Amino acid sequence: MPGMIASDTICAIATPSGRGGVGIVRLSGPDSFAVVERLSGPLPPLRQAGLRTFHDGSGENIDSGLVLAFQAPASFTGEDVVELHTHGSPMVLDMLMRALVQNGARRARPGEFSERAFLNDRLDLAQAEAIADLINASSAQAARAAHRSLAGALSTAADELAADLTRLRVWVEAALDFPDEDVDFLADGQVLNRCQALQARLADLQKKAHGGRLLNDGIRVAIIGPPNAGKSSLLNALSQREAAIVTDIPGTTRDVLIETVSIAGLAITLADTAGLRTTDDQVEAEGVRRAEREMHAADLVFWVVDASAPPSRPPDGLGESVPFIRIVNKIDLIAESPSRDEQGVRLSIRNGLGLELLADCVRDRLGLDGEQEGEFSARARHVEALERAASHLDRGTAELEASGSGELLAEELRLAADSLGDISGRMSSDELLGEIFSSFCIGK
Ligand SMILES: Nc1nc2c(ncn2[C@@H]2O[C@H](COP(=O)(O)OP(=O)(O)OP(=O)(O)O)[C@@H](O)[C@H]2O)c(=O)[nH]1
Ligand SMILES: [Mg+2]
Repeated sequence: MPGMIASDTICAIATPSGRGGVGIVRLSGPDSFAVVERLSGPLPPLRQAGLRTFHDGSGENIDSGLVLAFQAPASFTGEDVVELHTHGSPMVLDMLMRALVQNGARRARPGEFSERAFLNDRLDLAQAEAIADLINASSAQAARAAHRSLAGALSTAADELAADLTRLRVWVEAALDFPDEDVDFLADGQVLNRCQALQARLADLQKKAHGGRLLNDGIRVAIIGPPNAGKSSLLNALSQREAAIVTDIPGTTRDVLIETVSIAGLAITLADTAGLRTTDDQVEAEGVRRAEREMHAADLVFWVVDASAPPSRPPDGLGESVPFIRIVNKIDLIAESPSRDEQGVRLSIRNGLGLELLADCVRDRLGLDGEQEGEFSARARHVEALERAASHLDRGTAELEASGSGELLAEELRLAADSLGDISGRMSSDELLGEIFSSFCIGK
């Protein structure tokens, strides 16, 4: 959507609130240059910092600092932008803001700089979101992933896939429009092959986006299991502090205890919960209800059981919608060494044996294998758009297989491409069509 020129000029403090060595005020809009010149005289050459003194309306000095100007469209927002670097005093920044407003600028709404960058086609939606995610990143991995999204990794992947869905749709529609052709190219298997290839690419992108969302939002893990299995011991071991009370009395933990830990470089919020059992104790029963709630709200469940106890039945609902790792604890009591098994790991928390196996297991279960770790950051919105696209593509493919219906397939392909287009917000499928048509001569 280029060319949506904003008529007013906005200003905002760009550095965090509080005192600091340097504070930056940023302006964007058609009057940016003029407003700043009223405060501090002629601008330095574009993209070169110049030292200036800033004056308020009555000619009083506010502070001296650097002025840095960027001319449209080569700026963050695509408009004329000026940065004023002063000392990082809240008072100075406040006086500067007031002087800017008196001279014709308006205080920006939250996100308005990024919004203008989007409207001027300097950023797409996923990139604008990545800026916020980068600023809020809680781990180095999350920051790197957000940076890749900001560089366009997610948008590009989604837009490319949308373009290929649209190409296939054009092909299918052409087949429908010219039914007299010698070959029935819906029936010859080519279209089905292309659908399946697109399904595989979409599934791959979904997996990456899922991992990206977990990195971005942080991963919530619930520790669940029978009383006395060692759940609180696990929380303490992973957080490396005595956060939870550990005793050999079953039913020790009642409240949900939350600790943030790092496992395999991932920021994880761990919730220790009450041991699951039926009980007459009102307090413990409430603890059990809360434990079950945590289990359903988690991204991953650690199901802790005691190796020396008779095998216990999985809690109701385990693994239905949330992946889990079974942790068979206390292997020291049965003289076993740590290992991985199909459902998870076998270890001894008290003796600190096998905890490193758990880290690998976590990555596997979350689909974060080393190579594609944090390819890009993603949000729930992106994951949902991909899910919508996948269900349209699946439905279209199923229609083609069942009834050979090209019409229904074409419609589902259009809906799938539209869903993907929502990620970058850059192109509607009609625009995409235009772009694709302009690249080849149809009607020959
Ligand atoms: N032998 C052995 N004992 C362990 C191990 N891990 C924990 N324990 C002991 O098992 C008992 C129960 O541990 P907790 O961590 O309190 O168990 P919990 O699952 O939180 O129990 P509740 O809060 O009552 O549900 C304590 O006496 C621990 O010292 C282990 O690896 N080996
Ligand atoms: Mg406990």
